[in-house]
Amino acid sequence: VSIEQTDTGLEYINVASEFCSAKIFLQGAQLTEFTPTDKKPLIWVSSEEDYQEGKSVRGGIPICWPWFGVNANPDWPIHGVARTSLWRANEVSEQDDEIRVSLTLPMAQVDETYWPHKSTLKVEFILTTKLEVRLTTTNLSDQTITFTQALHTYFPTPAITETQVDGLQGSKYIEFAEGPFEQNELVGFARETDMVYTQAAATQRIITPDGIIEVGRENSTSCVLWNPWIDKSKRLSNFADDEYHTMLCLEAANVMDDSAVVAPGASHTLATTIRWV
Ligand code: TA6
Repeated sequence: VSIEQTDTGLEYINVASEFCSAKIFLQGAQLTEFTPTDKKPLIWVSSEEDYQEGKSVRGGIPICWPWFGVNANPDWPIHGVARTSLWRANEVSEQDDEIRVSLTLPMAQVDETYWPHKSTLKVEFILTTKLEVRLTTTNLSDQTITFTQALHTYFPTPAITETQVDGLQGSKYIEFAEGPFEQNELVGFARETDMVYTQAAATQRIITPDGIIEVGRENSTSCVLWNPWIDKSKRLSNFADDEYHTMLCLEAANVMDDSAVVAPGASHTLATTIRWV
């Protein structure tokens, strides 16, 4: 494990072990690579990503916090401020077949306009041949704090039209501010998809021509499924027009009415676990 730097000056933790290779940027505590040894990458990053300071990497696992999506104040950044803030690496350990990388977001880095609470935010990556990301919010103030959040994970597929998501059947979703709609079948992709599922099962399986990726979600009452498709791809930064064929996002989240709530002195951990089946 080492600290490296891109030619644009962004620092990242580089993991090259017998189990896996991984990259975690100090900006946004954003993991941008996770490849179990002798397996295909489990995480997607755009071919047009240029690693600029102050800009979330298009891919990996952007951490959306302390809000998901557009804020009530439309001038505030989409998906919150954690993913563009500079986190601090506070622990990197290797034990048996696990590598643990833990980062903390110093709240002094967060403009009090956006987040006027005393709280700490920590993310821990547990890497073996599966990846577990635990985003833990601890409330040090004397108030109950609520927020929305998502681990906005980008997954690879060789062909989005030959990809399906299993494990959302039986739940309901909102899409483009309409719904809720029942989800009765496996989910396929043939148009822009931006579904927010509530009360979804804790595990989904992404069935791709390259294999099945299992995604576990913990303390997550919402699950977001996204593919920008043709038109939105043209409007996205750091995203090639035809790249929608090669990716999808399946996000462990607490969004819409399912905000996360932390009582004074307590903590809330949103987690996602990702592995090839
Ligand atoms: O999670 C889906 C979504 O909310 C989409 O609506 C789209 O905006 C996507 O996130 C990416 O957002 P970003 O700000 O990273 O371009």
